[in-house]
Amino acid sequence: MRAPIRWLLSNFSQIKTPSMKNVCTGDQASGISRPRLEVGRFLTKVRNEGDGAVVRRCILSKEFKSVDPFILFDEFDVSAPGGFTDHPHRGFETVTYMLQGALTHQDFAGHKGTIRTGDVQWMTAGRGIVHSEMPVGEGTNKGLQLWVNLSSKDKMIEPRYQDLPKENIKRAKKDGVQVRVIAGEAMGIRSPIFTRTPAMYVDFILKPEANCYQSIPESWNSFVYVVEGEGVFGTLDSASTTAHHVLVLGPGNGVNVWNKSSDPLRFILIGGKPLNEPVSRHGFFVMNTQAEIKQTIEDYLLFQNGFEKARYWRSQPI
Ligand code: FJE
Ligand code: FE
Repeated sequence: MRAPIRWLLSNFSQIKTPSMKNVCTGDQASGISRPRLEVGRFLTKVRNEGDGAVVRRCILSKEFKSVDPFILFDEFDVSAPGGFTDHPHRGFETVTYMLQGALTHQDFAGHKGTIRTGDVQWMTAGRGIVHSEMPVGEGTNKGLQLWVNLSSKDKMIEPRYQDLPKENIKRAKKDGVQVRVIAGEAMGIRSPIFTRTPAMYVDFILKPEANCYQSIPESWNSFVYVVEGEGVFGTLDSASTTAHHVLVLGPGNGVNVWNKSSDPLRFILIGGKPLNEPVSRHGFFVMNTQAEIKQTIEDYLLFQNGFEKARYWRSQPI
């Protein structure tokens, strides 16, 4: 039996504003007027996923329910012969950002490609994708994968890919702060990515002693993931945060960040407009109701409503 089918069947039952010298957005020079503060902190834990892959699960853990509209955020580390073998998705988007190494994806519609360090693949699964995501060659392959939920009206749209190779990711550098804008806008530059669910995704690197602030629309939910180093988020006297921690941010119109350490700080800031819809998730499928999940499992098993091409397709060995 195809592995995900076995899984599907076995599991289905159920402040103050500090003064700042560096500024990294086009906001008023005084900084963020209502700075977001941390409302939750979580050190991600290593767990096994896929076929010999290791992930640090960031949201959708027991400690943090998902941060609407985000369903999951993983830092993954895969080496051959492990990987994420053939599996389906429906109802959301996956955003894969490579930090090191390379990952080859193949889907049941013949879409195939390799993303390498610094590249992004923004995949809208919509009504259905079946694909594999496998490491290339020897060595370490690390990256981040975010799942962005789609609203009920968009869950069954045609699948779509937006490839954003490293050279097309806009960057800006100023006063010891470097940003790569994967989605949304920072330091006056805008990403070309179309976010069907409005969202921002920004990779920041702050040199020692640097600080910055970034505006985030007031009505959005947001979180930070520290990739490397140590940072202070919120106000100058907030507790510092080290690598592999997620910080969920509370209400406000932006975030202030300081690197008080003697090493570079790298973090990802993710924000999105909440959908405020019921979420029913079963493994690789994210729908609004249990009945839709049941229908999705049926569609996948019976190769219908978007899963037609799954009948004869198998990924090729890398
Ligand atoms: C999944 C098992 C999985 N995090 N990060 C169960 F393997 C997966 C899955 C991934 C995944 C893939 C990449 Cl490339 C990066 C990931 C989980 O494919 F989603 C479930 N539910
Ligand atoms: Fe996948």
